[in-house]
Amino acid sequence: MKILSVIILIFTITFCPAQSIERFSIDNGGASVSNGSIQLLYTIGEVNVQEIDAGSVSVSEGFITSGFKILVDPKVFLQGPLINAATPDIMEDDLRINDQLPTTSPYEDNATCNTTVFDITGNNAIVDWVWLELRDANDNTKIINARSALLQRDGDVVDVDGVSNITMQAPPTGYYVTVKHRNHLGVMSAQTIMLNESSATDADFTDNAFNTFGTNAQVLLASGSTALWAGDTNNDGSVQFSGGNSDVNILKDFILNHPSNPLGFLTVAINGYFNQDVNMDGIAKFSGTSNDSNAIKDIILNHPGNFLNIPTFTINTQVPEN
Ligand SMILES: [Ca+2]
Ligand SMILES: [Ca+2]
Ligand SMILES: [Ca+2]
Repeated sequence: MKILSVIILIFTITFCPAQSIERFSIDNGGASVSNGSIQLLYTIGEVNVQEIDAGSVSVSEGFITSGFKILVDPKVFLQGPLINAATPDIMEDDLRINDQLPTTSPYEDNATCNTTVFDITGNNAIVDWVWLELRDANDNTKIINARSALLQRDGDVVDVDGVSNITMQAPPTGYYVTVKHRNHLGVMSAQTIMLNESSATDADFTDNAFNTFGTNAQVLLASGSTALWAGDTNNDGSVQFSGGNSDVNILKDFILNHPSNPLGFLTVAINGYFNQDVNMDGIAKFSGTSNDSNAIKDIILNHPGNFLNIPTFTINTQVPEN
């Protein structure tokens, strides 16, 4: 009898919880969110990490910290492909036409796109990859989110499908918007721009009335539009025509040392997707018609801050960096 009592005691300790939690006490807390046809219920104690999208609306539940998707509609011109443009404010797309555009972005996120995106022709054809940054309203050197994007001939910056608005991963609020390019000087908005999840807010850097950070952050084109300064062949944030580390010397050394130029002629032109190709016609060229060296010289001599038109003038990026 005593043995049976011990067995019952052990069974009780082992299998009966000290207290039970009824289901209603779990579901009693929490709330729900909904938008249109989608709804998410979340309850106290529930571990259910998920995200629901309906059009441009995204709803997150659980421990998702980067679930915000805000939209932005930047527009920007590059000076390079406008130097010999047939139509004002429509960038040439020679890199695309020559099949020189990479389907993998040259920037650090190595974003990719489908090759068919480069089949689009006309004013929405792709010119190149660009780099977008959203910066903190309280510290314009602090990058909150950044990504690669594609640039259309008419200046629209679009997603990797070649047509859609840009989605950034950040909470809806105000940001400094920055656009950069591999061989142009980047640009940043002078003020913060409110971005939200439901509609893509304009950031039109081609409009000369759009305030940009710094002084002469962009080139004023004959059309009255503005564009990123071309000529930063070594992507160091400045455009220089003279001096040891000048962008022209970078171009010269590239031509002289290229494997396809074993005799080292400065007159040899190299076809391809290169930062040394300032006017982005698909050819890195030091001398002759439409060469990239003269392009840099003209950019330097015509800068509005170069009052004495001296070739040693340097154009520096106006985007603040840490
Ligand atoms: Ca367009
Ligand atoms: Ca440079
Ligand atoms: Ca060129």
